[in-house]
Amino acid sequence: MTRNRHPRTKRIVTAVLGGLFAATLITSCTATTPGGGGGGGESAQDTLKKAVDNGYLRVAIANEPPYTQVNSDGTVTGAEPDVLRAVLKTMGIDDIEGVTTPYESMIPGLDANRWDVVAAGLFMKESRCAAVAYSEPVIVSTESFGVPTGNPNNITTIQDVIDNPDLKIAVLTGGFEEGILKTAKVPSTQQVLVKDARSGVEAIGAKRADAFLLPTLSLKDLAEAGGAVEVTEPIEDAPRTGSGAAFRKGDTKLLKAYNEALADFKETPEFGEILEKWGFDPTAVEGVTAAELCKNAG
Ligand code: 6CS
Repeated sequence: MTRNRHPRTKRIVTAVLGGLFAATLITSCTATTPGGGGGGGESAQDTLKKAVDNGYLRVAIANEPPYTQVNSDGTVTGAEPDVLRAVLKTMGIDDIEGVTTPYESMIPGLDANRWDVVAAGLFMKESRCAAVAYSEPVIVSTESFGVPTGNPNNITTIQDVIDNPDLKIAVLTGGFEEGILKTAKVPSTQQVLVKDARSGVEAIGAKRADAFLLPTLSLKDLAEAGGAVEVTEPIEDAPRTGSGAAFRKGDTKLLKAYNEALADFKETPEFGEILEKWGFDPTAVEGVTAAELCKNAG
């Protein structure tokens, strides 16, 4: 896999890596699909220094607007990468290089040094907070159900799912929402596991699921893009979803520097401008801490 390190140069190189992944490698500020990735775990102090020396940090994303988005030219954007990029610039790290991957692979890939940070709206909860070092939160958002027009089963809460064992709910494999159902003791027989957001919408259309549990803004983006789903109001009995950058546990120097720079960035108008551009309420995160969000069960 060849990688062009020249920032701002966008060159698309397609490579097949390891026989398992077809990777479209597009240079910095852009997205690739994971392939071989870096070497073994690097020492904690190297990641920050490496990022400053190299001028970029490798970031795992999911390509689920408005949290993360890969544009047609390969550039990486979305609320989380845009905040990450802006904060890193204040730290002397000019660019990010996005790697698209499913949510369930984000933490294993971080530990395997296939990327250096996750900025995808990977919502904080106990098990994840035990596995990675989250920055303070950037986004606090809500969950909704994507349902057929008219919401024929009147699904508006997690309790509705618990109360009707005939209901089938699509959730992303390894996603936060699968954890919500598991914590609520919704049996796996009621869960339809899908690999990505588009598949969740397709499950509704094919009547394989009665609802698709996903963040409110992601569902609205899918509906606006033509997905045949109606989006319910935010689910009142779903946990509060909050996310920020997720680093390796050992990257304490990088985490400390990032949190300091993030705190300063949150005081600038640019922070609110980025979140509002993507439809998020920047005031929702005010006063909310990672410690609080890490109390989310699961
Ligand atoms: O944190 C997660 O796992 C969830 N986050 C987003 C932004 N979308 C769905 C995913 O399951």
